Amino acid sequence: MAVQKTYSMIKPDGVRNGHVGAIIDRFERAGLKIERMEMGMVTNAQAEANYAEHKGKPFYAGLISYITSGPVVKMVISGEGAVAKVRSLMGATNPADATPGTIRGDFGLVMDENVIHGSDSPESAEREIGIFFD
Ligand SMILES: Nc1nc2c(ncn2[C@@H]2O[C@H](COP(=O)(O)OP(=O)(O)OP(=O)(O)O)[C@@H](O)[C@H]2O)c(=O)[nH]1
Ligand SMILES: [Mg+2]
Repeated sequence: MAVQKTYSMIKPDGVRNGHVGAIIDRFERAGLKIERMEMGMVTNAQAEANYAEHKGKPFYAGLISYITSGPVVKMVISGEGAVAKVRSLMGATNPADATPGTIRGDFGLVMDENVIHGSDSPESAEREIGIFFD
């Protein structure tokens, strides 16, 4: 394993429901480093670029309007095997299936509002960091 960078984003429901501190605490306790962090809105163009793989799917329009609906926390996170580590701390995509102890298992309830995003590969991470940071 090598030191990697990944992109993670606390989604609008995570911010609205007051889970920002708890989520960052979990990343830091796991030994990951927050390299960059910014709170703000996601533009439509950023949302469409980030979720291009889902264009045309029935949930796509809802996904874009949800992710642009309120402030998010955008982060670049680094560490040994950071991509997989963040995904494992996040838990399953559907919070209904996510194990207790994971972020989605503890702070989420439904697929449409699942608290957090994390890149699914080093290649996605590089692409997504480019979308959300200069
Ligand atoms: N309603 C609905 N939403 C879905 C479905 N599949 C994916 N999504 C939403 O689309 C987002 C992106 O899907 P994926 O990239 O496959 O899942 P993921 O990598 O765990 O989630 P992200 O970190 O947000 O990219 C998910 O976080 C869900 O909110 C689905 O079948 N139904
Ligand atoms: Mg994904």
